[in-house]
Amino acid sequence: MTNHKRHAEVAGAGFAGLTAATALAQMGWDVTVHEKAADLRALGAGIVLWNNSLRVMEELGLLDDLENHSMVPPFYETRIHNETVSREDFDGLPWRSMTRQHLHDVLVRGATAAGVDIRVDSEVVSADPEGSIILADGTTRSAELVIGADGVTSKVRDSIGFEQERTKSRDGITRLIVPRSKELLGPGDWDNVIDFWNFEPRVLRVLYVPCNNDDLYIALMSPAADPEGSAVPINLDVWVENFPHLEPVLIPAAKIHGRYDRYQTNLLTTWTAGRVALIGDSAHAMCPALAQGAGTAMSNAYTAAVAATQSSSEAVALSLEEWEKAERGITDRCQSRSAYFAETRSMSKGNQFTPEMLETALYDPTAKSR
Ligand code: FAD
Ligand code: 5PR
Repeated sequence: MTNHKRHAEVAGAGFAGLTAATALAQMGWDVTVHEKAADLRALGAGIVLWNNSLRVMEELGLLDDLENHSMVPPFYETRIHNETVSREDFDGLPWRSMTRQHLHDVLVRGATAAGVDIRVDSEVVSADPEGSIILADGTTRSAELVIGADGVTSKVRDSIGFEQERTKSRDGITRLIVPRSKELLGPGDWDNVIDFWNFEPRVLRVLYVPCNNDDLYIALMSPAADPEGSAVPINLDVWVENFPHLEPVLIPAAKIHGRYDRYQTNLLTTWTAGRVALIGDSAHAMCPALAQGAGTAMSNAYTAAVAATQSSSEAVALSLEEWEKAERGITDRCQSRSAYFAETRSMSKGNQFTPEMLETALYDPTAKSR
């Protein structure tokens, strides 16, 4: 190598990989990110970020760019059979909704500005705890630090043989972006996040999340065992019959093919092996109830970058073990709370964001490094 910078290899240009890469590059590392897809795009529809990931974006200098095309809904409202059961505003706790594409674009701009080398069409097929990865074209690349941010089907994880327990929930969701159409929806608080739950005549739910002036994220939840509720493209008749007041946004939703995903949880015995750290869904995929999958991914990406930077090259493996010890509890608790909500469908009762349930949202992963 021609420079003397410390070198890191990152598998996956999702929210976890891009956050880790940007943080490392800003801290002086030479970083290469490998993305197996042919282009840099976010999968999925909309997303909610809270204080933990927003503090990371601020620390990376990306908060202004993020705020530009996102919003803070006035309330997080919950309705059962269209009757409001709660309206939560989190007492000034920072939170924000946006499209996933916007968050991804901001992170790609941040990574590029920090000098990260992002390579598309570059699949990582395996990793070695001694500090190397192998690409699909057979190339081996060595590094002081390897980050496995390659999502729920992680090859970094599976090639090393991390032990994991995987659980699928009975419910799942189809997530779509449609035009806001506020004028068509008629009078109402359409800037709120609104979680519409129906239990009669069947279990169906629409999570309504405005992302900016133009884009609305809707997530349509149904049991996996209901072939009509889980059909894609969505079955317009069924959804309009159950949510007639949402017809103006369901009509465009039915024109998009979409994808129905069952919720799933992955619990690993450990997130690290030697110089390899797993971050994000590869390490801790969770149910989305508390909207913290990306939040915990970005938070752990940042703290792992700090831990490796503060360590000597010889002690990287040890520093990653200590990082896991410090960060693991808060992520595990969030994951199990999210699984509980998904299992019991008790988000429908409203007022779910108690101080305990907001523990992860409130966390500031940047505080210790300041
Ligand atoms: P991914 O986003 O999966 O990124 C992995 C990347 O790695 C991809 O780009 C992939 O193409 C690439 N890749 C995969 N394999 C390889 C390989 N072998 N080599 C190279 N590249 C590879 N979280 C929130 O914080 N707020 C929310 O509101 C929220 N809502 C959600 C709603 C639903 C329905 C679901 C299912 C999840 C939600 N989440 C939410 C969770 C969040 O989407 C994920 O936790 C987050 O995207 C994980 O990021 P990641 O970077 O770990 O993985
Ligand atoms: N919250 C958010 C979300 O996107 C989902 C859920 C909760 C922001 C799912 O898409 O509980 O399903 C949920």
